[in-house]
Amino acid sequence: MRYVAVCQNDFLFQLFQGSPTPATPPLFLVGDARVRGQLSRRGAQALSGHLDAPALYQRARLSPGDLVLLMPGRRPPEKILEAIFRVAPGVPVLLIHEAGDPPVWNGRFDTVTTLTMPQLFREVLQPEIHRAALRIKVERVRTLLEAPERVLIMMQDDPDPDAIASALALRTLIGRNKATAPIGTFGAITRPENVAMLKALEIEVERILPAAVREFDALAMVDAQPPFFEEPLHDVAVVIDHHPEAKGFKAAFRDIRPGYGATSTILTEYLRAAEIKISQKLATALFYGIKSDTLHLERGGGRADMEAFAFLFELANHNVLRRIERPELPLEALDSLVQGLSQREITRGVLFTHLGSVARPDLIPQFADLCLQVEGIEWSVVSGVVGVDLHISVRNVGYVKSAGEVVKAAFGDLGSAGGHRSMAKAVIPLRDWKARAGETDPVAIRREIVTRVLRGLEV
Ligand SMILES: [Mn+2]
Repeated sequence: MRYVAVCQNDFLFQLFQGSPTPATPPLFLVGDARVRGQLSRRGAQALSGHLDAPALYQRARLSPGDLVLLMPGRRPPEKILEAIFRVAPGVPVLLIHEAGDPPVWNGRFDTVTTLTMPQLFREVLQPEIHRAALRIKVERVRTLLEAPERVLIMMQDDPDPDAIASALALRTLIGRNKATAPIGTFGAITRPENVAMLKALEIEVERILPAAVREFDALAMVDAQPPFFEEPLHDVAVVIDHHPEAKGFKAAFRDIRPGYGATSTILTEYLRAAEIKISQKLATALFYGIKSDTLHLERGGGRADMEAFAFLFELANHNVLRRIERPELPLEALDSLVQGLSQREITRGVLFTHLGSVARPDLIPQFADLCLQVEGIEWSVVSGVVGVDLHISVRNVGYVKSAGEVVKAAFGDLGSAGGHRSMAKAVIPLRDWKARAGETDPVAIRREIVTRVLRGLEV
């Protein structure tokens, strides 16, 4: 395909200079003989003539197989288009229109695509402006965290993959390691997938006592803001987060974007703007951070999250991800499952299974997920004994009552109980169960759970 540029000046010539050269050099058709002379001297193929007369296009042997780039300047494009189509009916034309509103032809020129100048600038300039603004932010973060000897990167109390990945990314951005910039939390990492993430990616998270914060020379915070913590945190240097902006805190630098699905997306933009090489480990962490915070981009994610997601997809290690998302099943767990399933109870769309004694607490929610896939089931309630506690995991299909509320109503009087719309859990010491709910043999436990959950569903 040949490119034929129809224009008044050398703007399109400049445009072609900067871009990867098309297979055949474009032919320029210009109205002014002087412009043609300039273009020829610069090595371009060019013809000149009246832009609204067919003769020029005949001389150029314009055919419907060419692609015309038309930039008519201030002249109305109709006359030029008529001349072009007289010689090459149906040739595709890309019209670059200088005025704000594209012309309206009511279907007269079917093969013309119009791009207005403001559109063109927006598409080209906006990402560049965004990137320039990001670079300034990156510089600011680096300046603030460069000089201090030891920097603490804080996350919320039970950090999730988004927080962990963001902390790791911030540490990479400021070029530090775990000795000079440890990643810390006041709480502990409890969810099995999050524990698996730390293990698989060899990330160390330190448990920090509130009093120890003062031992650091600078404090940065990701995926959280100072008021989220019970302990007062002063002199925060950097806060990067995507939760709604909290009031009443000071920070030397803050970048809070509630429109973003994950803090990992913000940090990915920073790393890209700073042109820092993202290792496979960091890419895997950030990818998982976005994926889990946006539920596979289904919740709260936007265009920026999708872009970061697509970018990281190429760099991440998907085998490691699978290992994090689906922890290996110990062989004995199958026996617990068979045992539990053989004594399942299904009532009003709820599948109840009691596994008896299980080795690892994460097996219970895993089986609860599995049971939810059974045809016709809207709720799954899986229980098991881990050490001295009874664990109960509840899952639902999402469009029914909130699982968190049902679990609270059913077991709130016995132990810790709560959760979200579609997943919830309760952990009850067997001692308390015995004192207030009944016997602790498997049959009695299952019977009592059925009664309590069905009652909870009615509340
Ligand atoms: Mn987050």
